[in-house]
Amino acid sequence: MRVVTVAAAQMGPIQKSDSRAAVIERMVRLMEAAKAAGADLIVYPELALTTFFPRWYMPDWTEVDTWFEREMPGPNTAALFEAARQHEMAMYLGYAELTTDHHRFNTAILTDKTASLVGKYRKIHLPGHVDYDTERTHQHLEKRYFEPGDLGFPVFRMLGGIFGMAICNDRRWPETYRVMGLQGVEMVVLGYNTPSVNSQKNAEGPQQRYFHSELVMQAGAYQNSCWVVGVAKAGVEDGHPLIGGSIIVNPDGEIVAKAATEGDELLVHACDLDATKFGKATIFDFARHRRIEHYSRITSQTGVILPPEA
Ligand code: ING
Repeated sequence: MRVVTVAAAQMGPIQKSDSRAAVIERMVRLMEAAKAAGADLIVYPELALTTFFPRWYMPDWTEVDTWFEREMPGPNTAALFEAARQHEMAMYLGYAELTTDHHRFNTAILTDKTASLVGKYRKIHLPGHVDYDTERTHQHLEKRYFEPGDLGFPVFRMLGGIFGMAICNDRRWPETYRVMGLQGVEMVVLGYNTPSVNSQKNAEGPQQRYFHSELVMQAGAYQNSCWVVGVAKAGVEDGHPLIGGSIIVNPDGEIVAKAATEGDELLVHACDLDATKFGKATIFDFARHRRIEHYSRITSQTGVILPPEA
């Protein structure tokens, strides 16, 4: 048994007017509850420090950059890192990263029990659009405010296991999990901010959004025999609803914990990393079963190439 007790720290809404300090205070309270529940690792949502600002069209880049962090840890997050040190709590934290050479990424980091940086991931699958889209009921400007990640899908050894990260839309793409699966990942941790309604198809409401969110994380876990922890920022932010539905999925693709609310809520589960071994040694023993000579389209083609007309 190699048990890592994970706390999925779902967060409720963050309004545009909420200060970083107020958000950090909520996050520290969740960490204290995680500690009391015996957690080793706490997983926060995507862009956990601010409202989901890509819903707003901002022509002024000075305003855009008020949503980004220039240092991590920095003045805005020192209290959170201090709490992590004090509670010996490893952490996944999603935030908007502005680099010193002026690149902007939707980023997540893993820190260990001494609150030291273990690894960084920058979101690769950016949904949405670049310019203001009059056709949409709400904007989703991640392609405007962030560059695609440039760090690949790395995995990191920590807490006695092999951990990987993803962010939100990444969870909908099988390549995300498989690239980490091919590195032996035992737990994928990810945060998300998922609007409750499809901005282009009103008929797609919360029920289908919850279904798809669970479907893709269960599939990713099962097909790579790994744990998947998905943590929402949820609730209504300045009138815009986000789904909750944070879950912890075991290597058989079964949901072992699920959030009941759309507010700040902690899910805690003792995850045995050895539970990944059977699947990796049998049905998903990649070395024995994969036939890569037939997979070339996956990396040689970006879009669809249709068969010739009959
Ligand atoms: N949000 C959404 C997500 O992938 C989305 C955007 C929702 C895209 C549903 C497609 C379908 O969960 C982020 N932040 O990626």
